[in-house]
Amino acid sequence: RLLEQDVREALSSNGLTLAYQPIIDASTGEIVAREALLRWRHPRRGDIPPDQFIPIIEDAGLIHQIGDWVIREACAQAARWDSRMRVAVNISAAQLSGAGLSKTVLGALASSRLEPSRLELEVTENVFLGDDAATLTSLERLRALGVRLVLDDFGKGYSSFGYLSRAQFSKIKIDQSFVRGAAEGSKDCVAIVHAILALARGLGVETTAEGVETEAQAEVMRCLGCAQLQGFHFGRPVPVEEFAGADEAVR
Ligand code: G
Ligand code: G
Ligand code: MN
Ligand code: NA
Repeated sequence: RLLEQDVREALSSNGLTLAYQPIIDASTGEIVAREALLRWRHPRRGDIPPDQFIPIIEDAGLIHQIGDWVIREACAQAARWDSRMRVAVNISAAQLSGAGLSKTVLGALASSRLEPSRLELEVTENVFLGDDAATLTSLERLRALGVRLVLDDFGKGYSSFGYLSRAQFSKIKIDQSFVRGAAEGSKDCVAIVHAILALARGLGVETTAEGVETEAQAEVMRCLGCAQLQGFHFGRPVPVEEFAGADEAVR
């Protein structure tokens, strides 16, 4: 397949890059973390969204190679940031299978000298659809390294409270559909957000509202007690060059 060949080429020629999106403390407005998001500018087709090329990468058996690069690159970047700032990396179900991921993470932490607690690994509920025992073992191994596990897009898929009790998550990210709904006055969405936040509080895990695009949405999530906010209202995913200067000033 053409795209498969192209993605191999991109990997070897720095055609894949990471964009970083800020995650904001809801009460202070300060940036507490940045989420790394994979970007691919195809020489002829232009920007191809990860939703399209990640499945190709997975089918081609390249997800481990590319996923490893993402983790190493994100850790190396974050090591240069203010030491209070974390970096979040997305991990797909395919990356969790096999024992290699914890080795990669360990290696990336060692060579970047990034504090393990400054690395957040985001997984969606999808990771639990396959081999549950193997998934939990992988997550446990990662937790043991001192990194933070984050449950991404919570509420969107096959949410189960069971996942929350079995794996030790440090944070839940509330899916953007609820953020939008709550701000539009949907009583159901408000109730769901309220319940997720109460659950998180009880479990002692942090919360981030995703896809916050307007001040009205930010205000609703703040009022409901969500600790962190992320979305275009606060910043789009941008290449590191676009904020590196600002961070220097902070330090
Ligand atoms: O924000 P964006 O449109 O770039 O992301 C689309 C999807 O691709 C999201 O579900 C996101 O989690 C996923 N994604 C982005 N970057 C990575 C990555 O480096 N690794 C994995 N596994 N998924 C990613
Ligand atoms: O699945 P995950 O949450 O990792 O994916 C993040 C995706 O959400 C990326 O594609 C990112 O570009 C996108 N995103 C981030 N902020 C917003 C936002 O405010 N609105 C919308 N529609 N998408 C967003
Ligand atoms: Mn994510
Ligand atoms: Na998400």
